[in-house]
Parts: sequence; C-alpha cells; structure tokens
Amino acid sequence: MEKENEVVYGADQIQILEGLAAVRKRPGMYIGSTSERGLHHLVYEIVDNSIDEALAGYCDEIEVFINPDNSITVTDNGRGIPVGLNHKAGKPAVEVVFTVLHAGGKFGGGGYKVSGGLHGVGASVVNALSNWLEVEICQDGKRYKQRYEKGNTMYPLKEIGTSDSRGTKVTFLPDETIFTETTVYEFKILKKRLREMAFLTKGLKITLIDERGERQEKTFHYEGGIKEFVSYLNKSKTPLYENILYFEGQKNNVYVEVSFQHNDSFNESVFSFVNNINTPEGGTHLQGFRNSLTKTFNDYARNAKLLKDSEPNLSGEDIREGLTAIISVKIEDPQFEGQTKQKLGNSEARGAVDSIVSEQLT
Ligand code: TSJ
Repeated sequence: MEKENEVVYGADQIQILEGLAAVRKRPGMYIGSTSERGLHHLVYEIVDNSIDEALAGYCDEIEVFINPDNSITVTDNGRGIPVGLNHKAGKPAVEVVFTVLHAGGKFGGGGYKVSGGLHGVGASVVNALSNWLEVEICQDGKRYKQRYEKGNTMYPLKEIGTSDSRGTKVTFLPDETIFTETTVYEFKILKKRLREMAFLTKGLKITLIDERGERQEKTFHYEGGIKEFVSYLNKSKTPLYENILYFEGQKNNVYVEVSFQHNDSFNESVFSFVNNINTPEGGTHLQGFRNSLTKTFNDYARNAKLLKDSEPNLSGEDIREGLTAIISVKIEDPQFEGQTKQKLGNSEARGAVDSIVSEQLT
C-alpha cells in the first residue's frame, strides 16, 4: 500500500463541520494526497454525484471533458442540483453543496449512494482545492450559474437564461499551489476509472473527451453491467464454458450483483466493490461469495455423484482456479476498516451475498 494512501479516519473527521479553509490547509486529510492521484480523485468526487443521480433513476448520461487548460467539465442529464433556498444555511441548496463541508458527504436520505465515497468528501472539497469552479444548472425551463474561487462565492446564484433540457454542469481548475506534483490530467487514468464506473452502473453512458491537442473520445455504456465486466476481463482468455453467470438481488438493505466465469488459466481474478469502490483486501461481501461458491459447487458435485461419499470436499481454492468474478454490493452504511481505509461492507453484506448466490446457483 502506498504511503500517500494511508489516511486514518476517526470519529473526529466524520463529525466535524468546518470552513473550506481547513481543506486548503490540510488537503491530504480530505483527498488522501495532493499527488497525481489526488488530482484525478477530484474528478471522481464530482462524477460520483452524477452516478448517484443515475442510481436514483434520473440520469443516464455523463460526459467528462478534459479542457485545453486542464480544467475538467462534468455534465449530466439529471434533475439538476436543487436551487431553492436552504433555510438553515440561508442560501440556495447548490451553494451549500459547494461551500459547506459535509463531513459524511451524504445528505438527503434514501437509496444507495456512491458519493462521499473513498475519502468521504464531495463537491465542496473539490471547490476548496480549485482556483475556480463554475456550476450551471438547467431546471424547470431556466438556466442558473454560480462561480467560486478557491471555495469563495463570487456572486449570488443567478439566472442566465432559459433551457428546455435538464441537468448539471460543473467546470473546475485544480489549484496548482495545492497539486504541486502535477496539474496535468492523464487520459488513460481517467479512462480506466470511468470505464469501471460504467461497468458498475449498468445502463449508464459515460463519455470521456480530451480537448487538448488531438481530440480523443471514449464512450462506455454497458447494458449488462458487471457481466460485461467479466466478459472484458476474460476476453483474451479461454473460457471453460460459454455462459457468464450473473445474479442480482436485494436482502437486508444490501443490493448484490455477482457475475463470474471460469477460464483455463490457474489464476483467480476476483474483484469486489462496495458502493463502486474497489476493496482489494476483501471484506464481508467477498467472504459471503466464497462461502456460497464453495458450498454450492460441493453440493452439486455430491448430488451429481461427481464426488464419491468417501472423497473429501473440493477446497475453495480448487473451485476458484481460473475464476474471473466481480462482486458488487451497494449498502447504505459502509464501514471503514482501520488504516488501510478499505470499505469493508457491513455486517449484513456477508449474509446477503451468500444467500443470493446460493439461491441462484442451486
Ligand atoms: F456535487 C456536485 F455538485 F458536484 C455535482 C452534482 C456535480 C455534478 C456534475 C452533478 C451533480 C448532480 C446532483 N447531478 N444531479 C444531482 N441531483 C441532485 O442534487 C438532486 C436533484 C433533485 C433532488 C430532489 O429530491 O428533487 C435531490 C437531489 C440530491
């Protein structure tokens, strides 16, 4: 694990509500690092909000532009960030989103969310770490705009015209005094993560456009979601059977998707995600998957008399030889595990994955 990735999360960090100045003072605390990785992380923080809008069922298209000056524009065709007055803050909701540090990153309950993700931050942190940020919202026939510089509001939210579409557009230029290593975006890095986000959100179309020099464009749109992810991972391999298995289900507030296919190699390639965040060190959801796979394969082998009564069970490792699998769970209260900062799922995730995979495999 890289050093820069080691951030300790405690109750203090989760509860606080402080000004954006705190973010600029200790940016690493909020985005993990100010290296190239942190620079790219800003984009994911913004895109995550559009993905939430897609998960809520209101958005099916996201575009990400790398502009000639290495600023980033993210657009979606969702409902648009609410512009009405937030009475508690005394300003429009959109201004609250960009200027108030939301410790948990989550507001407005209900449903699964991926924002406030890995580093639990959000749009206000991106705003604080940008030289400038502009938001445009199309909603109810009107177009609204606001601009911030280093997190400071430049003018009250204004109506700038009419619109017959809906959606949100955010453009920001990362602050070079914060991102001292580089402020140049890598098309390849963004492409890899945006492709992964598209695999994990079936039906959502994500396009990445590089407007620097020779224009490059890449669109990711997978109606099959993680089933197409497995197909993609196995494309240069020889599958042991044609079908890619795919199950989805929901249990105890855990939404589970599993897809897998064996190939003729000896390698196990199992990738697991909690709320779209990769969990390379596993977690309860992965334990649930392994349990159910071992049990159902052995039960089947016994029933089909492929295993004699005198023979021992197949081991989990035997069954996972050549296995390519994606396990994706969405939960409402992901837990962090210590300093490795993996999202490990919650106590329900193991049982949910286990029972959904077992049910569908048997
Ligand atoms: F976070 C952000 F501000 F940076 C951002 C948010 C950036 C981008 C590109 C998009 C979004 C965003 C937010 N897209 N869609 C939304 N939706 C809402 O904020 C929204 C809209 C309507 C309602 C409602 O209950 O009517 C609730 C929400 C949270």
